[in-house]
Amino acid sequence: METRQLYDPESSTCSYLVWDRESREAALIDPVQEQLNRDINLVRELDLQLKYTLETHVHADHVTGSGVLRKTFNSIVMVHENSRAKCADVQIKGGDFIPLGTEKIHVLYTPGHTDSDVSYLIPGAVFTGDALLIRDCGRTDFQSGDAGMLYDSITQQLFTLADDTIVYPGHDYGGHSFSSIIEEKLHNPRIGKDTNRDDFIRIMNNLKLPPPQRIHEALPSNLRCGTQGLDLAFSANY
Ligand SMILES: N[C@@H](CCC(=O)N[C@@H](CS)C(=O)NCC(=O)O)C(=O)O
Ligand SMILES: [Fe+2]
Repeated sequence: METRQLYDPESSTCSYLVWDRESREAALIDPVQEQLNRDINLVRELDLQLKYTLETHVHADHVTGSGVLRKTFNSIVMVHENSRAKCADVQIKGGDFIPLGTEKIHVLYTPGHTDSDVSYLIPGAVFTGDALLIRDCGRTDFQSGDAGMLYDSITQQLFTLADDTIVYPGHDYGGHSFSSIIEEKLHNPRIGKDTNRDDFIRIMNNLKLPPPQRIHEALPSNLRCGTQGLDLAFSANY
């Protein structure tokens, strides 16, 4: 499977275009509304058939492009069932798999940042959303987040993948792009070899981060696949 990492500097979000080389069937993980022009052009330039948009969770910091992409490409919107996002075409859960040509994307339920977080596993790589970031991890102080649950998701699901599995994060705030399971096991300061579950919970419960600036806009909009308040004629521009 081919993978292209894409970046939105405003929200520090990483989106990923994943496709099967032979069939040209593609999935776009965590599309950002402000990057729709870029993403739609790229799908067309690479001669791909966008079959799915896959959310790793309901985002609190940016608005998804999934609704406009569905209008443009007839793609299927997938979000975890806990999201209660009525706009989604398929409510996924851990253990599901998503066919892409002759390949499969496996769904791992990795809650803790929110209760709707999934990671997407393909051969040799995992898209971890905001569960596991590079030398970092998602905060756990809203959207039913739970530090103990995040510790369990990372240690029992992600850290049991092969050491050389590439980790593609949902955000990067530190100038990284990707790493590997072994790198995060060895060097992640929050959940690497030097911290146990209690340390992790203590660290996460004392971050005292300000809320994401766009949270009040992003949450309701993402439950509508990013089309709330959008003139849907907007998508005719593409
Ligand atoms: N300054 C950013 C913060 C965004 C934020 O809180 N991001 C979440 C992911 S949705 C997070 O877990 N951040 C981890 C961190 O900042 O350590 C904003 O206002 O949007
Ligand atoms: Fe997030």
